[in-house]
Amino acid sequence: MSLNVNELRRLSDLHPKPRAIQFQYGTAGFRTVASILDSTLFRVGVLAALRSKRLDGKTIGVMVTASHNPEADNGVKLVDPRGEMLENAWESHATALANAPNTPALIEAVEHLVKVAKIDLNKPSRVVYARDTRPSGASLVRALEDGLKAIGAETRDAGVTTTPVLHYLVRAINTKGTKDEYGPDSEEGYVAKLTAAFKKLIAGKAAIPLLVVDCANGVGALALQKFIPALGNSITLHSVNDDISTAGALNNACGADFVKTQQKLPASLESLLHPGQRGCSFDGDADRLMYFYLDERGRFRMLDGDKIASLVAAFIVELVKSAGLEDKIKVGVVQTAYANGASTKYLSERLPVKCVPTGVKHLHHAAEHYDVGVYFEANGHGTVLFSPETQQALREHQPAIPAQLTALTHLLNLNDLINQTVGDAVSDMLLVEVVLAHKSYSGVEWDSLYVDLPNRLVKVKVANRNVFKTEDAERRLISPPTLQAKIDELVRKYEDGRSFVRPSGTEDVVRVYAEARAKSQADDLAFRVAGLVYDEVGGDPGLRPREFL
Ligand code: 16G
Ligand code: MG
Repeated sequence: MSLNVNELRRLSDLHPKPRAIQFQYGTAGFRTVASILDSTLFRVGVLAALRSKRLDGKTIGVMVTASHNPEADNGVKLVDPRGEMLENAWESHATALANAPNTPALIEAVEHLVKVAKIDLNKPSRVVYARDTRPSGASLVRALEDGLKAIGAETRDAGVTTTPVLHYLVRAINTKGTKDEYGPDSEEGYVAKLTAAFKKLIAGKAAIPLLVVDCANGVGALALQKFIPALGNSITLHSVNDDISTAGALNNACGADFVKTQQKLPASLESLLHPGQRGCSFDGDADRLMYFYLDERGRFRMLDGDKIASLVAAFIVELVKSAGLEDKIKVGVVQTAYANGASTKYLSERLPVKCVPTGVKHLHHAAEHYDVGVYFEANGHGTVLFSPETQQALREHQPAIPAQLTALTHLLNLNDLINQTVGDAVSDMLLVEVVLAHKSYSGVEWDSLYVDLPNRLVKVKVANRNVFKTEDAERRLISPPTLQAKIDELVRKYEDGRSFVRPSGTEDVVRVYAEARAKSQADDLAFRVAGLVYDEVGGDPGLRPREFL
């Protein structure tokens, strides 16, 4: 079988690439204003179909979402057969196809890809896709479908759902009927799997206090509507910001990204949360989770991805020990440079901790090296991975005493409760609730595991962020050449000071992170480092003041 060039040409002509725009498959796939993405979606369809052929007809996933970005943006990313992010090498193929200036150039790029990637066009091709609630999603999915059709893929439309459900589906479809079967390959099956595990894990525990859930006016609201009846009276979830029909509401002054970056409660929750009560926020595609509570004086306290990692990792370590498996199963944690220094200190005193560059794919791969790998970004994206050997060890372990059996059963149920393909706000929320129920913790006790160092994140707009190059998991700059030495000199002046600079993978900016003993110092350090960055790239001195804070 060869490429159906006529069909590819005919369909590609329906989705011309806008001129003078360069697309890049970055950490979050392609992401930009929705109105210029039509050709990119078509080409991603072509690419996904070819990737499936390359992998012998295994099902590839495509998710249409722009996560926490404004509603007018959209994006698309590919999911590999085990539910993980697209393999690195194919990111550049994606970029190449997206940037072919016209149909003839696209056909040439596709033929080139078939050759270099050794794609056997006789193989079957299977792709499952989904989108979030963005108004632009439906038409972008049509462009994607044209791309899939151009290569003749068998397709499955998973409809409007969360990013983690799509990742789950990919793994469930590809493992169906094998010894690694991940679960039923439907959204209902996913809800049933997680709910059953949750109920077993909290059986016999004290009733869980009501939890307020901010759905960012996004697709997480739909997911929650399916979970609430399935969870029955095991937990009461009060869903807010679940308006998916009002234009402009998505991610607007709510959601996990708002909570993390503003470090405050969304105004829409102010009258709902009372002192002592905890709540949580999903982001726009429900793969991130932030917790928070109001202290006795009604002050907002945030429990971010680092706090979730600390809570969960410590709990799993305890269970492994209680099950009598501590010699067989080693638990480790993966973080990024954005992890609060206090969390790294807390975790390092208890278990191995590794720091990797930003982006889920880096964390996920590093976590696979542990028997149980807990990874969370401070922004709330994360999960826990049980290695295949660990899962087998759990299934085969013969407990010596009843207490060991109890802990072992909990570990097996956690293995089912956790979506191990990618960060999943709903699954992570249920996981946190399990740990809180087992430890009889309220937000206060959880929060007191360690005290966050005050920190500040700022961004600096630069002409070309590619001149910024980093090493040591993004903690140090190697280019521009003299900047790191200047940052080091500054940082030394601050108590518990730490600061790093990295180019964003999703926006045309450079990000500056700083932390220090006092909030005013963290702000000051961030401002000064941003100033160094600004001077280095030769910005207009008139714009230099606190503008980028
Ligand atoms: C993307 C990443 C997220 C990362 C963020 C950093 C995935 C699925 N998402 O949203 O993990 O924290 O980018 O953005 O990998 P930045 O490079 O602009 O700082
Ligand atoms: Mg997201």
